[in-house]
Amino acid sequence: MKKIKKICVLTGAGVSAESGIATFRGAGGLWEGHDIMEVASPQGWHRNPELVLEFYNQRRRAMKNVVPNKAHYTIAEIEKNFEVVVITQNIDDLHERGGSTRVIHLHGELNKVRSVLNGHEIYDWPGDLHLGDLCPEGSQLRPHIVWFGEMVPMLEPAIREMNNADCVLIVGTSMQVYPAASLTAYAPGNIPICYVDPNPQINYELSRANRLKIFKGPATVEVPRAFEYIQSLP
Ligand code: BJW
Repeated sequence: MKKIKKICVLTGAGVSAESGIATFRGAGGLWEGHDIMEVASPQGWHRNPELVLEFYNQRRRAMKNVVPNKAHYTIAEIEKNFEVVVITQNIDDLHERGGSTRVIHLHGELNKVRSVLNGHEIYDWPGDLHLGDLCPEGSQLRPHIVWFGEMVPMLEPAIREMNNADCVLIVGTSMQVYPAASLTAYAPGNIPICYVDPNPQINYELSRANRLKIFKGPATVEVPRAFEYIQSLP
């Protein structure tokens, strides 16, 4: 067996749940009471941009009042022993604030905005965003978020990292949203995959994994245990 040097950590909303950020699906989730397509799709944006801006303004404000939890800190600490790349579906900045130095945001970042006409024009934006806030070229700015039906520009870099992984640690994701949920298929077939979640859902790609180990429980408890397990591997 190849010695583990590089770990790809794939995270979802569950890693931030114990910091007080709601997950998306299930009872009490963020999508409860919201029609997903109204607030997280290009169609919703065209229909009612004010509603979409207010939805993300509220979440941007809420993000300022939360702090990283033990799972974020443990993931950052893993860098002391291994090469680590965090591939997160989350739009919060808790991995960075927890100390992780290499973070790929697959679904965008809450504290950034971009031009509606040119997706490559991305700006830091810590405060509220309103209609009439324009980029230097004069186009409306929108949240830098990947909505349903939109391409995932950071997918290629994430796939390249997976190609070179010696181990994958998945934390707090329902593994339902593609293409993020397919990323494990790009990792070498024989490597260990650890999955931390109180309600793990084995999708098609995970069902094909040869060395899947489940850590059933909350991230703050199970990420440190998964890390110990990874360190114990030959
Ligand atoms: C804990 C815990 C604790 C709780 N500790 N854990 C039909 C089949 C297949 C695919 C499709 C389809 N129809 C459409 C698609 C494609 C679509 C898709 O996948 N839809 C599925 C819903 C079916 N995907 C897309 O549209 C993507 N783009 C795309 O495919 O482009 C291709 C394309 C091709 C050609 C032309 C055009 C395009 C884009 C997806 C964008 C997703 N965006 C969102 C919202 C934006 C961000 C935001 O507003 O915040 O990203 S959706 C939402 O889901 C968010 C998340 O990042 C993402 C994943 O959710 P996550 O993180 O897994 O959260 P939950 O709530 O689902 O799960 C939380 C987990 O935590 C649970 O397991 C809990 O148990 C656990 N948990 N407490 C640890 N304490």
